[in-house]
Amino acid sequence: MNQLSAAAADERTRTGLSKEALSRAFLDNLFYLQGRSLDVATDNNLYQAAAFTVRDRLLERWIRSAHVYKEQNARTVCYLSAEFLLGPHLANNLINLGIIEAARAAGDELDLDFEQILESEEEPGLGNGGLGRLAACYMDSLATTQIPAIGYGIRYEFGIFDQVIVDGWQVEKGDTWLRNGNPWEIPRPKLAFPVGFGGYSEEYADEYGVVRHRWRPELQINGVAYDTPIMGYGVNNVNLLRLWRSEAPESFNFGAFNVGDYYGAVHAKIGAETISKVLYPNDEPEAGKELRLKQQFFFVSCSLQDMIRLQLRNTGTLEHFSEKFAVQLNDTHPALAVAELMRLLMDEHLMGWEQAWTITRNTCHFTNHTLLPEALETWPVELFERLLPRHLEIIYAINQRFLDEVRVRFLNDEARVARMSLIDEGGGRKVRMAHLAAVGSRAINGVAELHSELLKSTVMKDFNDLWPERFHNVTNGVTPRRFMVVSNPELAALITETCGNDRWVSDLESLRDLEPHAEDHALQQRWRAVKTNAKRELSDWLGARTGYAPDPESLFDVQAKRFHEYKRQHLNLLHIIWLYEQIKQNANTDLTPRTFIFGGKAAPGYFMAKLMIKLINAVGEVINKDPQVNGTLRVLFMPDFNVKNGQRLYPAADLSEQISLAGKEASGTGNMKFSMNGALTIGTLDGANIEIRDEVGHENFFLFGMTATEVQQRQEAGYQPWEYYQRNEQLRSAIDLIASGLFSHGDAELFRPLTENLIHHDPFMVLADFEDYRERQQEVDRAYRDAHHWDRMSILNTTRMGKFSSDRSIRDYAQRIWQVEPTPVEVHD
Ligand code: 475
Repeated sequence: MNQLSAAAADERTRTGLSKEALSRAFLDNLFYLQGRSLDVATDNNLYQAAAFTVRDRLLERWIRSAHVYKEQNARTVCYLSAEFLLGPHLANNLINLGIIEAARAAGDELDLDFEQILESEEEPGLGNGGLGRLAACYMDSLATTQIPAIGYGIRYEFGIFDQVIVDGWQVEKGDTWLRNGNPWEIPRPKLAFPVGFGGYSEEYADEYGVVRHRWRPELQINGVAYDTPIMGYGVNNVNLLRLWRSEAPESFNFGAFNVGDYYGAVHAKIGAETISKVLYPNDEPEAGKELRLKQQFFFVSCSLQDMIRLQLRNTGTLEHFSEKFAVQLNDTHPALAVAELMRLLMDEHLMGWEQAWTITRNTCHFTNHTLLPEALETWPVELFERLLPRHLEIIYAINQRFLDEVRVRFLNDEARVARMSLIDEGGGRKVRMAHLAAVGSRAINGVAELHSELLKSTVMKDFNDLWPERFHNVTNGVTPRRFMVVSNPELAALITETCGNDRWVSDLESLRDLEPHAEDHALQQRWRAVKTNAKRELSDWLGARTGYAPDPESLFDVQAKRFHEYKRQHLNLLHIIWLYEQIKQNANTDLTPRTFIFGGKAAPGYFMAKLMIKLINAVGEVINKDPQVNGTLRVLFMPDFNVKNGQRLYPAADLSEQISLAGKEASGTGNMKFSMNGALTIGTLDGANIEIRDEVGHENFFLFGMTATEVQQRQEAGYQPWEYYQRNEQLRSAIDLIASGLFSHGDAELFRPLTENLIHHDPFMVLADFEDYRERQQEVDRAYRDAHHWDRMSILNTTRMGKFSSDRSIRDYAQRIWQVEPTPVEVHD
């Protein structure tokens, strides 16, 4: 063998994909990176060795991808998001690389517990819920559809808190996800950008006498890049997730040393590091969250400076910046990008306003994720003035030009001008971030058809009147890799076997091939067996953690999502309490045995949501212990619902609860994950439920509740929850049972805020939808008794979910919004 081919052969064993190569690399990584041999290795040592083994293989493809992308000068999507809720990497990367079986075999040969190694991974919880998880699904699909992309965000030291349940209450624990190190990321200490805060803005004349502006910040910190490779499925494309960590610049220390203020310097260092310390939970009042605005500016500024660096390195000019980059703003959290890109182009790179504005407008695109008024971001002008004086000037200048355009289009309509202004002048002046994002973006989209329509007719109506061509809908999707193949390997294997191939994993529409088999009793039986196995596993897991292991033969009815009144976990609970009363009144009540499972976190400061969690646990305590119930009903709370625990839940659900008040849930994505795994949905005509029902067939979906239009009419007519309480005996008795103190050891006060709120205010119309919900639940009860019929519906729910793959969403964005093309990456072996 000559020297070259020997080197190539050696490289193949180093980063090859065979069982032997994996096994050797694993042992090397255990020994050389951690100084451990197999006999003394801890679970974490084994996990780290496995992770490094996989990472090496990603890096090779990453370098190649970067090379191809650069050569072809492909347009790159930059997904700016304050959150990326990734979930564990190891199993997902093994699947995407196509080596999970080889890795398992290597593990078996070394006598290792493969599942235990996967279990040891601590997930990066860098997001709250839907919005952050969507960003992670989109990163997976961007790589899989071979679109060059960079995800930009914040490397929080503490992600979303861990939830423990103590005496039925949620208690928050700090999330120390970095405790054992993070083998997936590569720190880039040299790739750092300065980010300023405070100070003032000044005018000056440049050498040609042109008046320019510059910002003299009072304080500067650094953003350092931490890179995580994101591997596509079944392709060689690897994209980049670049998260920024805040640090004090080195000069801090020297400066302080010189003037002798050592402690001052240490303080400044701590202040700088605070910025990327912790993820803010949503549903918390924004007021006074100065640090949150700092976080937003921090990551936006680093990301844009990085894009500018790349463009200058490649072409030496910023003239074609918008042809090279498509920036997607994931909600308003990165909306400052509009002002910061203008500043960088004009002040730092000396471009004129018109050119800078054209570039900005052709670069940015904006996704809205919620219509709830309390979630629409605004920041006090006073805070802007103090932290970002130059950006405020730029925002004023954008606003002036924008409002002139509005005045010319809509003569004599100052009311409209005031509504559309980037500045809310009413009661303490505020910057409206959604308006900033909309004015600075080429395209604005909602995340499901209903939501996009409501966006146009309500919160963004004036903008739609002005620029209808800028509005789009891109219905959300989720990745079938993580939420089917990784989460539910048994189901994936059954589908692949029945289809005769695994094309469906990256072409979910091809699941339709399975449809003719939905009637097949043999398939139905195997389908049910897979579901029952998943339920058994979940039952064991729950049993070990809650003390109750539910019967896998019972119907698993699951509601897992953030706790919020609009999502109406209390509607579910009122139905459970009503069922309990039926059993108490008549021991012979004929009910399908059911296990109700809840999961989800409440924002630490959201009192009502936390009380809902307490009530679920309190009701569970009474029902699960009651001998009269005799196992017919079980109510369980899965603690610490996160991506990893979600993966245990989706495969085991028979029924998925998607019961938000119509018009409130922008899309929902949990609804898709459940349905893909063969759960039927009981749901309202809200968000993506509408499109899911249209796809799976109306006869395979349990629909209830008012439509968004009916909700609006009812509200306008003056909604009186009290009337429902009085009129509906079932409802009244369920609420009264809570109020009686039965679930609170006789304490009639504990849950009063909840019951009183329902009877007298009920902002999310729980009482108005209760009766219809209860009736539909009775239908569910009957339907589950006919196993063939149920299994058929379950199979059809899975096979008709093609539309809800995030690959489809990304193709929509690529074609309709970003105008980007796939850039395949070849690997020569
Ligand atoms: C919607 N999070 C879902 C999902 O599009 C939708 C808000 C403020 C600060 C931090 N996080 C947030 C959200 O607004 C959010 O998660 N929205 C959700 O986005 C993806 O499917 O209906 O509620």
